[in-house]
Amino acid sequence: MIKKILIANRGEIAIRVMNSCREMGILSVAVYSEADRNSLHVRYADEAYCIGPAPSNQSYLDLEKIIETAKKSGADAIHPGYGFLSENAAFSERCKKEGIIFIGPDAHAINTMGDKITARKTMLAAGVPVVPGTTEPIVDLDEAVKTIVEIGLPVMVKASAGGGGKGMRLVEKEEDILSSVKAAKSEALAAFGNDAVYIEKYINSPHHIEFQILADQHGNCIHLFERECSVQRRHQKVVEETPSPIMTPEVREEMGRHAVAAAKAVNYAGAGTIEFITDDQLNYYFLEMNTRLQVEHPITEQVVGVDLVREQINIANGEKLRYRQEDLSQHGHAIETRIYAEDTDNNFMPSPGKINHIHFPLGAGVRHDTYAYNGYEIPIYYDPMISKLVVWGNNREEAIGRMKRALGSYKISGVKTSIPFLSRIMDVPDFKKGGYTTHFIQNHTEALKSKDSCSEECSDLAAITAFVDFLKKQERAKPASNGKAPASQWKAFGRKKAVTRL
Ligand code: MV4
Repeated sequence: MIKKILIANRGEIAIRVMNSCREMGILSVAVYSEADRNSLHVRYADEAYCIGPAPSNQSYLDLEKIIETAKKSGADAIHPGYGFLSENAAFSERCKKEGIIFIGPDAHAINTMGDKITARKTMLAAGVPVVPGTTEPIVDLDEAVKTIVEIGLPVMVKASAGGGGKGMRLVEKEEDILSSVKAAKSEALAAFGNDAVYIEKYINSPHHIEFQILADQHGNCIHLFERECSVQRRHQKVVEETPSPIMTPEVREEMGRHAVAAAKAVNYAGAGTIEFITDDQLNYYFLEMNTRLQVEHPITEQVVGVDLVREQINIANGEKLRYRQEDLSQHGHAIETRIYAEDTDNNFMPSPGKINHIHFPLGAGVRHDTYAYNGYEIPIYYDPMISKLVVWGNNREEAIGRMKRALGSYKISGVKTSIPFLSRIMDVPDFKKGGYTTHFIQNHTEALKSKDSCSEECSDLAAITAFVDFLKKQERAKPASNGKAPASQWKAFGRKKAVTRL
């Protein structure tokens, strides 16, 4: 039985994992870089160890250092969170060799899904629909032209070692095929040290719909329905929701079965996500599998009522799944917005710096996963996401209203954030309608622009005015210079009129 878990991550996800550990009576060990000494996950853990300098490759990506720390602290398992070492097959393998439980899938599953060409072949063999295209790497360039003309333009050229939009190229004209394939190959070689590329038919106006799955080590696998993640900017998700507004019960059931088949095809164990791309007719195709817990996992937790981290730990302990497929259903609607320290009016430039004051939204149906606190200085070395705001409502309309309200009562000063931008998304009629595609943000740049040219200054001024007011009141409350006690403000107030109690 796992008694102590080292969390090989930082930020909100480290805290999220520690929460489940604490609820399960498991001790948590934090690791941190020199830039993260004041990070909340360090204080939140039962123990914490500095593992190196700020750059990730000298700390959060330093496999040796993390293994060494796990041994030193007596942790019997490692949770990798997302990003960093979470999809590193060598790390999963190394943990196993060292007798440390890796809370995630084995190297075979990570490798098979990590190589997109192998993943496509494996899915085809398992009867999971993949985007029409090639299943072998493009070697001969003349052959490539023939193949692409056969598939029919437009196509996507994708790096086999890529994923998440890295090393992708759209080809629309026949005369561009050669140069695009060449460029994709050299880009892939530079980025991944592997120049294998494959071809997919281009899906116009796509929707990104992913399925959460859980699989135990005994061959049982269930899905926890879908998440709609089509609101993206430069392959970064901005808003996620569940259920998907375009889903039907029939397609959901079929996609869910295919998601389970996909996981079973690699003998998956743990929590994972099958990404599908769909067209407007809800034809769907496997895109890739993320072999880790995802940023947006909380919306599934809110609607399905399952703690995914707890289940990851149970699975790692060798337990059988506690849920059967028929035990699970979707209840209500959840939306997540990702709050970044960035200037959305200035090309989404990161806005690191000190959070002077932060006030979180509260109230019914609001969940806030964060590591931010008053006075925290956001380091420049890592992803500038400061929090995830998750709301639940009985239905989509209620959830959107709740998100608007929560974003409106969220106050951060000191750094610029994406809060006003996210709030505007909630107002866009095409978002409210729900049939949006992955082009949503680029199609609504005008509506999403800040209309209030002095919003920052106005709110700063309001804050300063309120503060000066406060100082004045404090001044009035001081003892008078003649040494006599000051006149009570309460008495003065009481004399004017009776207090109305509400
Ligand atoms: C595609 C596509 C259209 N056709 N593949 C981008 C991220 C990576 N996971 C796959 N991506 C795409 N693959 C074919 N055959 C369009 C995209 C795409 C996209 C997909 C999901 C969410 C947002 C996107 C934004 C631009 C392009």
